[in-house]
Amino acid sequence: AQAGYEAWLRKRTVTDQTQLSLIMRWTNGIVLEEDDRYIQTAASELAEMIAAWTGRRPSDSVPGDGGGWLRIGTFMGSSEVARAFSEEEMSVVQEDGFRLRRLGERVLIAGMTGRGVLYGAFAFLRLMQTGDSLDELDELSNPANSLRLINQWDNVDGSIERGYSGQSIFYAEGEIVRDLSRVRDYARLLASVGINGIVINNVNVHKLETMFLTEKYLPRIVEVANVFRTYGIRLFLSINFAAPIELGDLPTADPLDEAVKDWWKERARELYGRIPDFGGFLVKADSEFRPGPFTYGRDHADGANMLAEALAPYGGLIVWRCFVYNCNQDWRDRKTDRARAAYDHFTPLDGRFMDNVVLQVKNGPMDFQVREPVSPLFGAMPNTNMLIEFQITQEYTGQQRHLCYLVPQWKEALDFDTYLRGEGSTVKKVADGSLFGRPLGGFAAVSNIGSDANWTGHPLAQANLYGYGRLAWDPDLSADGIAVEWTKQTFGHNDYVIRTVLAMLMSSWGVYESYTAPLGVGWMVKPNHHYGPDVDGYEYSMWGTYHFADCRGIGVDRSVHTGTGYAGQYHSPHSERFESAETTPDELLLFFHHVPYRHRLHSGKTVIQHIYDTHFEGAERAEELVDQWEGLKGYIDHNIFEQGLSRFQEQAEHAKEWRDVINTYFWRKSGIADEQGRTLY
Ligand code: GCW
Repeated sequence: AQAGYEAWLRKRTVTDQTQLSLIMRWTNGIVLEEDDRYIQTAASELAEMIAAWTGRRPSDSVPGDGGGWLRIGTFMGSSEVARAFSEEEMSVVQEDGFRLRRLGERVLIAGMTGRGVLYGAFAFLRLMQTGDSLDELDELSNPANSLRLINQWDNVDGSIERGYSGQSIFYAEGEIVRDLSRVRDYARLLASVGINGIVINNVNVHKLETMFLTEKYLPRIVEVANVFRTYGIRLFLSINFAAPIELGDLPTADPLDEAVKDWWKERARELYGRIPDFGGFLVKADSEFRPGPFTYGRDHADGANMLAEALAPYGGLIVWRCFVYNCNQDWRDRKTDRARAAYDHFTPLDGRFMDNVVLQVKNGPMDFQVREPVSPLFGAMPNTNMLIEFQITQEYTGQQRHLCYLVPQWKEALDFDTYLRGEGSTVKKVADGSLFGRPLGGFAAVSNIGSDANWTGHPLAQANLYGYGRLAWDPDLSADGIAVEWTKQTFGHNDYVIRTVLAMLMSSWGVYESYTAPLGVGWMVKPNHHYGPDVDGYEYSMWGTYHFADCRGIGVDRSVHTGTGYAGQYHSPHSERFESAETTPDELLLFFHHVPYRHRLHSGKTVIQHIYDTHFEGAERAEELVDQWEGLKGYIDHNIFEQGLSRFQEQAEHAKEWRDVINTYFWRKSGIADEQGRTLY
């Protein structure tokens, strides 16, 4: 395989002797009793990986010579598995969960379902790769979230909206690719971190993709679904709300029109006839020029419920996006605030959505900026199912040319306390459904992979895909714990390599933040493609993304008393905290307040000096990343080293561009000199 292709499921001979003997010790045989699709997948994954690592294929029976072996299966389907656990121990394993237990020479990989066994098998492989001893092995693992979804923003012409690692692996020239082997390899990677659903087309559904619901594409979509099913992943499609019109069948897409309802019911019947475990539809409606129920004077509950009714008989879901805002704003109008939009649109609908509808809410109120507050919507709809949406693809965080390990950012969002049910009402408990006792919930994220040999362009950007899956399974895992796991699996067990990569990953979000838009104000990027600095790029546009810098100060007043009122969308104590500049945390100051350049931060620095300092430091730290990476030469695969090196060099150069554009802009606007007299232009 080409460098990076195997990602964290490396198939090469293990050279670390301790690790190798551990693997040899426990994998003499793989024994199973059930004829189940997922258990078959689990067994073949185990066998293949072990064979690749050790050069020895496990036998399919209990080894005669007393060496360690694996028994895999479900509690219901395998009496041998069931005998190893008490009733109580089995009853706490949930649908996708598993137990791993060592009993003498046996290691049990046990699940309630075949899917659970599959996740258990990957967890076992992870233990082998990270080299943990099995002596005390007795682990119970249930996923926190029932929905762990990936969204592809792939178009059928082969392009990927906001894709930074080549073309689509799914489509080329208007067709689904003939050879699905790469899709299969992707499914493996996703299953190995617990992903259980994938939306295979862009939320912006164009003309040809609208036809995914027709005979033109359905037969091939069935094949794609089959590939994902092998790995326990359900297939979803993004749909065009105006499909009945676009496909020439009806004059309207009004969700309350009987003919429209019947049309969607018919589509559902056809789909489920071919893909019985089809996941459902993802819908971007009335957002960024996409059609939706507003056209007919209906609201989003009307729209979502109409579709939900069509899929309900088959157990299908409607995932409805909340990224709804006015993208035709007038920059002169300072009353309209894009940050308010999702909350304003959706909170009045709380309680009206059917049980098989899930709202998909972006982590922040704007759009995946390097720093945003957490969307207040999470603490505002107790009678509605919700998914939190993250962006693994680095649209606004360096486009996989800059290093930005996003797990720490996601953790902050998940740990944010909404206070809706008092202290401890965290976003992760809203997402998993436990806070409000919701039947459905979880995570969704926009993938960062493409046809590049190493999947993600930047070799270290694989850590974000890996980390997303791990976090969706268990949001309590730590960012550095995930990073260590990933590094060991990807680069092996050399301590120096692990320490270096870990340090680079863990500092990267802060580094990127420091040389880009300051103090939570966001944007300042080149319009359209969003790469590189352009402070006023979105200042006089219609997109609702302003910083309002003038000669005196900068920032957006989102307080209730003098601003847009956005701060009031939070529950107390956040509403009071964000209301005043004095109590708003520094990193979000300019998101919530317009302040003079000499305003003093909690750090003791003035805003303007903070801007200068962070930008000079950030560019220096970006250069240090090059040095750190160069230190790995000879310790990691040469091709990966080269791939990384060119990216880090570009990042360092580009960070200087950011530094100089931002600093010069604010120097010219404010006329305030840098205290340290560094070069401004
Ligand atoms: O982040 C923005 C992107 C759009 C994207 C949109 C969305 C798929 O710039 O490219 O469209 O969000 O999330 O719908």
